[in-house]
Amino acid sequence: MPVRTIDVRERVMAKNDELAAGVRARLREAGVPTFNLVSSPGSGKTLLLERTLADLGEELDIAIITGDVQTQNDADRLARHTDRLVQAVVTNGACHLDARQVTTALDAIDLDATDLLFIENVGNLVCPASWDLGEDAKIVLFSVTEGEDKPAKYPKMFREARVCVFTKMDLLAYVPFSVVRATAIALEVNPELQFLFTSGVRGDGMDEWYGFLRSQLQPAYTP
Ligand SMILES: Nc1nc2c(ncn2[C@@H]2O[C@H](COP(=O)(O)OP(=O)(O)OP(=O)(O)O)[C@@H](O)[C@H]2O)c(=O)[nH]1
Ligand SMILES: [Mg+2]
Repeated sequence: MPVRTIDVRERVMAKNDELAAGVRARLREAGVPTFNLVSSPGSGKTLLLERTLADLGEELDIAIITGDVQTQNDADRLARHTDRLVQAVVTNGACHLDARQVTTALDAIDLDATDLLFIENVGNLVCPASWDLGEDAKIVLFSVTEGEDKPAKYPKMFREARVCVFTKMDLLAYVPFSVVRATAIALEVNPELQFLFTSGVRGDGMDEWYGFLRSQLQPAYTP
């Protein structure tokens, strides 16, 4: 019998890219900078966002879409720091968000009343790297407890990201982790990568993080 191979993955990815282009067009039109936060599980995406909402929530209208495989725990945590609707996408087992989910979530966001949009992706360093959500940039979080070699082991994620936010800098004294080595490995994978060094617990690097976010706002924004 002859064999017919159907490349479902290619078709699915092509459809995703089409939807992501639509998302990007809507966000650009509305002038809303959008960042897709990606990392291993537990690197500190939600804590960074909780702190950002608490510190910048008065100054900026921040919208959030957060993806989780099974719970809405992160959305509940984030909702404590904002009056805005936090969009929880439960992927039911899928290891990443896709552009269709973001398209649906955007329908419930008043983009004219939004200065900044964060998407917290499902925690892992593999699948989210391949899925365009229509964001301006992926931001990869890299905790000092993860081991310096992660960019070499998961190069696509670090190649796709524009910014690498080191997290848990407060734990640096307790783990064998060289920031110099880790940044060198990351730069081998992506020479354009920018770095920030933070602790969501102690507050290190938050001013630099907020400075980066403010630098991304559209010119129409005035504090
Ligand atoms: N010491 C320390 N702990 C942190 C820091 N950031 C996050 N944590 C802790 O690490 C754990 C995981 O943080 P989360 O913010 O839930 O991580 P996440 O990346 O959102 O996790 P997933 O959504 O499951 O992928 C929590 O117990 C946080 O309190 C940090 O900068 N320093
Ligand atoms: Mg989280």
